Amino acid sequence: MGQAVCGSTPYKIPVESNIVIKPNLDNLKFYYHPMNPSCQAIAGLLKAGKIKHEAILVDILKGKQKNLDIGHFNPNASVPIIEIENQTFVESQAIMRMLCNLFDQLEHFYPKNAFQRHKIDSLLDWHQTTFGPTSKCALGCLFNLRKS
Ligand SMILES: N[C@@H](CCC(=O)N[C@@H](CS)C(=O)NCC(=O)O)C(=O)O
Repeated sequence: MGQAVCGSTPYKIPVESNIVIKPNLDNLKFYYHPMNPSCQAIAGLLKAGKIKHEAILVDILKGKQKNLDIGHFNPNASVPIIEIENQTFVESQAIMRMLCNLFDQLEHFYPKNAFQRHKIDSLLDWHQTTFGPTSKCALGCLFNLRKS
């Protein structure tokens, strides 16, 4: 897998890969932490679709996400991660879209109709670009205030 650095950020994006196009979906692993909203969203989707998976708790409070023995693509050393046939998939919203594309029973959560899909995408985008960063910032301020 080749990698490119995106702008000045350390986020590495794959520029080529040998992705298995039709993997066996019976061995899906979900690396998560229960307190993380991105993980909770994926857990809810897996539950709604009754999707068989192995859930692996990663103790982010002890920094375990930095030393995961998965040896694959995890550029930001964070959870959630989905692993299918030794391939890892990161970023919760991309993961949720992928799951909806993979499993028929989840299709209605991410409709094919462009107008209906826009309703979902607009909420996901708002969460990722506005709500998420703002709440992280607010929590950061709160913890710093408590420390001082
Ligand atoms: N944009 C990511 C955010 C994931 C995220 O915030 N992960 C946190 C969980 S609290 C994490 O693993 N943090 C560990 C770290 O940054 O070292 C997504 O939506 O998947």
